[in-house]
Amino acid sequence: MKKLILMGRTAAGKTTLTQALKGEQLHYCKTQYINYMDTIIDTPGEYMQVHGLGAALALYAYEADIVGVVISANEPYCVFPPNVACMVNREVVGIITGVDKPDANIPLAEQWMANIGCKKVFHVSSYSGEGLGDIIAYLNQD
Ligand SMILES: Nc1nc2c(ncn2[C@@H]2O[C@H](COP(=O)(O)OP(=O)(O)OP(=O)(O)O)[C@@H](O)[C@H]2O)c(=O)[nH]1
Ligand SMILES: [Mg+2]
Repeated sequence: MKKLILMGRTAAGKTTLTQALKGEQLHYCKTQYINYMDTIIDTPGEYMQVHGLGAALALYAYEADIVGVVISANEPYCVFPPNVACMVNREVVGIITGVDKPDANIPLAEQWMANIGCKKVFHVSSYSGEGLGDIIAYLNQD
């Protein structure tokens, strides 16, 4: 299985997605540090949002095979700059979380993913389980 690192703003749904992908019971747990030992590397949203910490994410990307850019379907703005995918020499995929949310705006999130440079984009709900199998199948591909 390929190793996936998740990046995105606070409350984008990275930890909940990690729990759902691992088949764990969903429970809120604020991410305080980068855990790079697991197959899925979860990161704190502050690393994406605080300018001085962004470089750490670029470095940690080298610990993974695939970088997952996580954007919740109801986010009001995008924290990723355009074309940022070229900052890492790993494949960058988009993961739109919370597609079950009543105020989800999936076309807007898709537009942000395209601006970032994500060619492959997954649509998931960690609550309903929608799309989780697609990510797992992708990580299991040769
Ligand atoms: N409806 C819905 N809510 C979700 C989903 N995923 C996450 N949430 C909720 O969004 C909130 C934040 O989720 P987290 O997974 O903790 O967010 P995070 O990206 O890990 O945030 P940081 O650890 O602060 O970086 C929680 O209350 C989750 O229950 C989803 O697929 N659907
Ligand atoms: Mg978290």
